[in-house]
Amino acid sequence: MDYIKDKLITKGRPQAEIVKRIQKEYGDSVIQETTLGQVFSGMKGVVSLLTCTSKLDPDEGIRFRGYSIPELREKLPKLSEDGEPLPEGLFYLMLLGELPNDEDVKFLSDSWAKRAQDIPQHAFDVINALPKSSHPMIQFNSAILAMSTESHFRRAYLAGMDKRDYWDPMYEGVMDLISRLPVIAAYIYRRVFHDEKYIDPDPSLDWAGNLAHMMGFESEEVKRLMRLYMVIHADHEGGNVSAHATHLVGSALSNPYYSFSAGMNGLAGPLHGMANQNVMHWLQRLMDELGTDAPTTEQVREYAKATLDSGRVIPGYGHAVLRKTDPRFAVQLDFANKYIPEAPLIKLVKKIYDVVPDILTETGKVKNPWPNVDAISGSLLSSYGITEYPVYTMLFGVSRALGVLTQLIWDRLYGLPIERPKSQNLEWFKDKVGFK
Ligand code: CMX
Repeated sequence: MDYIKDKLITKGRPQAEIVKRIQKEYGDSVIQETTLGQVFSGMKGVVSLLTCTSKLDPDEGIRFRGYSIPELREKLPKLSEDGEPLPEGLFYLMLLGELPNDEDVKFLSDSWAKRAQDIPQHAFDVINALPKSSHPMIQFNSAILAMSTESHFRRAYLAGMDKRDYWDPMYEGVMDLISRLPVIAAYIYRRVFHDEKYIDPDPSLDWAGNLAHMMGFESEEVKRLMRLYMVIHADHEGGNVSAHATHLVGSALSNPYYSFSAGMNGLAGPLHGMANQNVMHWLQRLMDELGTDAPTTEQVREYAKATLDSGRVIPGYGHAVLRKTDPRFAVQLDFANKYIPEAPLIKLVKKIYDVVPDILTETGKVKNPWPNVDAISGSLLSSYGITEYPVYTMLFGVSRALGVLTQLIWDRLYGLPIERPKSQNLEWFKDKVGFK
């Protein structure tokens, strides 16, 4: 019996009623004015989405259902005292809005391990049909789309489902999809980088620990890192590209596989999730050009300036919302300082942190000169032996599923309609502001 599902509908129904009522009774209330600048800068700050899983404060960073990352590290269940929180616990928190206990987390670990057993063979065939040289995100997303043949939602919709029940097959599909992503990701990793020497899942392991295991990493240290990585990348409010794309496509009642695939296409962009891979290329080029992994401050400054002068961005720095150092960067730095302070890549990350914010500030246009999550995540993975940069965004994607797919269930619980903002041509904007 899935008691989580029972809890979800018990909490969800009253919320859905509020959504319906607030819209009916307060639908004409003005909540915000929008400037042309906001529209032309990518709708920054335009409140237009209803999201319950997490909230991003420009100065403080992300909170998941009210809990900051340091609080989650303290309060979510772990496997051992010095371990990192289990992503299963974060999923539970985002889904139900309450902290889980050890049994809740165990229930999810077991349930996901069970659901992961039924991946259709054609998902692997689709991966195998692609060249190994194709980016892991291409292989990952192709497999996600291929698995949509299994969609509970699609079947139930065709059978003629009551719209109040949409959340139910959405929940089932989301649970299947989340459970299967680590198997798919590890398969792609072993296919491309380890001569197709695949490793079977171990159903006794937790979701993130199993991912490390299937990738070929058996040490508790890597499993601990993987748990941290999966927790901190899970969600970042509703308006970021991967979350918004998943939500938008889901609003057409596309099944969770189609919806999540849309989000993953967005995550693969260099200004979003692919930045973690690009940071590594940027660091690698720096080390290659200078012939050292310990450059001087002046050398880093020159290298960063040359990047800007050639019209490129410094990957891993800046953010559309954040205006301080990303707490997801800070927690990884904290982790690295605790366990691997002498790792050359970590020392390099710290040197760059000392130098780059000032250089970005000097440009006079970068709104946030501070590092984001991607400035360190690849260096951390690499220092622990996961040295293949192209898989970093895929690992980000496995984690991101937790947040965006939880929100997708809530979208259907809330009964949200198809999304359809208004667009206008340039003439309209010129007229509107009296452009001369
Ligand atoms: N290096 C150089 N220039 C930067 C910059 C950076 N790291 N960050 C911002 N800028 C520039 C912008 O390109 C923009 O330049 P133009 O006016 O010439 O177009 C100007 O500064 C203003 O941009 P902004 O308002 O500060 O930032 P945006 O909200 O437009 O963009 C982001 C945010 C993250 C795309 C941008 O900071 C960036 O490109 N960073 C590098 C890529 C990166 O790390 N992305 C990962 C983000 C986290 C994630 O999603 O994973």
